[in-house]
Amino acid sequence: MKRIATIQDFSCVGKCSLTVALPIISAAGIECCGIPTAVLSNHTGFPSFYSRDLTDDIPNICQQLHTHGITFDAISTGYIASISQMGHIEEFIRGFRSENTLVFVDPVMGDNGRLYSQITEHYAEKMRGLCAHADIIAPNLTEAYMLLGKDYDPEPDGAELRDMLKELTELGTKTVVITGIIRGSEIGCAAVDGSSFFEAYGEKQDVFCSGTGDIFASVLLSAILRGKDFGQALEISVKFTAEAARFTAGDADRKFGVNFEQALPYLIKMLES
Ligand code: PXL
Repeated sequence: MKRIATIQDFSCVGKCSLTVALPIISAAGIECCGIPTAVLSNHTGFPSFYSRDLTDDIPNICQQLHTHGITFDAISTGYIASISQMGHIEEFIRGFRSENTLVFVDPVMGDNGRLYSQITEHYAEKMRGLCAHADIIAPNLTEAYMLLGKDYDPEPDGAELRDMLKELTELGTKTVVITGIIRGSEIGCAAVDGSSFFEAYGEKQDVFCSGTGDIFASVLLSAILRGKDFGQALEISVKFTAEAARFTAGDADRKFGVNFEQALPYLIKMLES
C-alpha cells in the first residue's frame, strides 16, 4: 500500500486540512499519515479560534518516525500555522525524501483575493522557499499572485495564466497547478508540467468555503499516486470538487466546509475506472 505523510493543521470543526486529507486519501486506498502543525478549535474563517501551535513537536515526531524506519511515497504540506515551523517542515522533507518520493506543496495563504488571518508578506516569502522543495505546487489564484508578488486579478486571460504558470516554475518546481480559475459558468484549473500545458473545468456552484483547495489537493495527489496520468488526475480532481460543491450548495451556513463525504463513492469509482 502506498503511504503519504501530510503535514497540516487539525481543525476540530470546519472541514479543512487533515480532516479532509485523511478521509479522502484513505478512500483512495492510500495510507494517510497526518503530521499536525497545530490543533485549532475551528478554522480561521470563524470569528474566533483557539490554536495550539505544534512547532516544537515536529522534530520529535520526525525523530521517532526515523527511528522506526518509516518511508513515504509522497509528502504533502498544507496550512502551516506559523513561520517558525517552515524550517522543521523543510527538514522533514529533506529527511524523508527518497528518489521516488513525490513532494507536493499546497501554499495555503488565502482565497478570493484575500489572505487568511495571520498570513503576511514575510510568510509568503518563506512559502516561496518551501515551494522550491516541491515536485508539484497547487496554489489557488490568490496564492499564485501572492507567490509572484503581483496584484490579484480575479479573471486573468489564457496568456496571463500561461505566463504565471511558467513564472511559478521558476520558484524551483517542475509542475504547477493554479486552482480556482473561473471561466463563465465553469471553475477549474490550469497547469504546466514540464513543457506541457493542461486545463480542466467543471460546473461552478455558488459555494465559497474554506477547504475547497484542500479537497482538490488531496484528490490530485491521490490520483497521481494511484497511477493516473497528470491530465486524468486533474480531470478527476475538478470533477470530484465540483460534485462535492453540488452536495454543499443547499447549505445555508458555509463555515462548516464542503460536504465532500457524500461524494466519496464517486471518487472511488473514478479512481477505479
Ligand atoms: O482550507 C484552508 C485552511 C486550512 N487550515 C486552516 C484554515 C484554512 C482556511 O481558512 O483556517 C486552519
